[in-house]
Amino acid sequence: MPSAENSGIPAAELQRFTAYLRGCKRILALVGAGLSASSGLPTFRGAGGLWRSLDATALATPEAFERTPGLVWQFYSYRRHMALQAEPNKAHYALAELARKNEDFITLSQNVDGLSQRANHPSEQLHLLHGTLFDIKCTNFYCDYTRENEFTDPIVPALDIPKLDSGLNPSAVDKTGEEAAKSMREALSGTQTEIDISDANNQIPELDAKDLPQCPKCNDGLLRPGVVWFGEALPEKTMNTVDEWIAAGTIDLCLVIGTSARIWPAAGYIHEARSKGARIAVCNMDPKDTPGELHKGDWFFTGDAGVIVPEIFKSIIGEI
Ligand code: BV8
Ligand code: ZN
Repeated sequence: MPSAENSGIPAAELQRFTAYLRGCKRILALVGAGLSASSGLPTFRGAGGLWRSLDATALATPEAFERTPGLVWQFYSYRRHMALQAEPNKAHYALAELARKNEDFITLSQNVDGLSQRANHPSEQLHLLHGTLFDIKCTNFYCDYTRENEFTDPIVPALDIPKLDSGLNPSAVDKTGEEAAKSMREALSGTQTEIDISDANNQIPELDAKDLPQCPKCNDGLLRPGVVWFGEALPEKTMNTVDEWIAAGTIDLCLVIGTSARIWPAAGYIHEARSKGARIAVCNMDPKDTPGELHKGDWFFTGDAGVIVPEIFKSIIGEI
């Protein structure tokens, strides 16, 4: 079957999508970790979801921070460090360009890596559902201290992860980020073999709370990453803005890019878009990762977002 250039997209599918996209006004995109995979950042699932053999989702909770703030801060400091070493890929730039071409296009990002922002995605059309690694805030209930766009790496000397090659290798073949994660783990643990799962902590140094980021305002609270942890509510202002946009009319197209669509309530926006008339276009490396069953007239583009997304938008945004 003829395919469009090297994207591997069947030409007929691309033609059908392009014709539809041309007539679309209101478009919603839900993006996830797979969008940043070809920038070398590991996804949450599978090997990418492990950090020094610890399950990323087990570390992304208020309870984990309460119990072991030093460990959780090292996890986030490592991810901040990796995200700062990474570069936005063509999919980040293509989404930003589509937003500039169509003010009725909004992107809901589950990602906290800051890459869409660094691709100059118009900020009023980019909604960060899970916050960002580069905001930090006080954990003292009575203190409202927040610091945005904090790019100092590391934030405090105690979090200076071993000076090592970031292990980022936006590889030409591995587009799920799992190879990158494996080489990062090996670089971090200094072993060239697989992580020794039995040694769960893998010599992660114990840090004293007094050496962790402290609040300069109340001097009575640890600072924490400005991300939404499991069990925490998504930012109310963001959800209200998105809800108002959804309520404002029918939706022509819902793009689901690089996400397993398993995290709620983020995944719920796909179903809301569907209920407002949207057709769904999925871009995922894994053909099994569909957000519920697809209807006739939807699309599933299998492959790396960094290749697929610029290709399917080309008729509107030109060459990225
Ligand atoms: C809440 C920040 C309530 C931290 C993250 C129903 C309704 C509401 C809640 C729930 C519910 N059911 C369950 C819950 C609880 C929970 C939840 O969803 N649990 C899951 C495990 C079922 N939800 C919550 O806790 C949420 N809070 O509901 O609070 C509440 C209400 C009021 C008051 C108090 C409380 C909060 C969830 C937010 C958690 N925080 N991130 C951090 O990052 O450390 S989520 C985290 O997971 C990241 O944001 C990440 O984006 C996300 C993982 O999802 P993906 O992005 O999809 O990444 P993943 O690795 O899974 O998949 C990658 C995909 O890309 C794959 O499909 C892969 O095939 C594909 N891919 C790989 N490479 C490529 C590619 N695709 C294209 N190209 C490639 N190259
Ligand atoms: Zn404070």
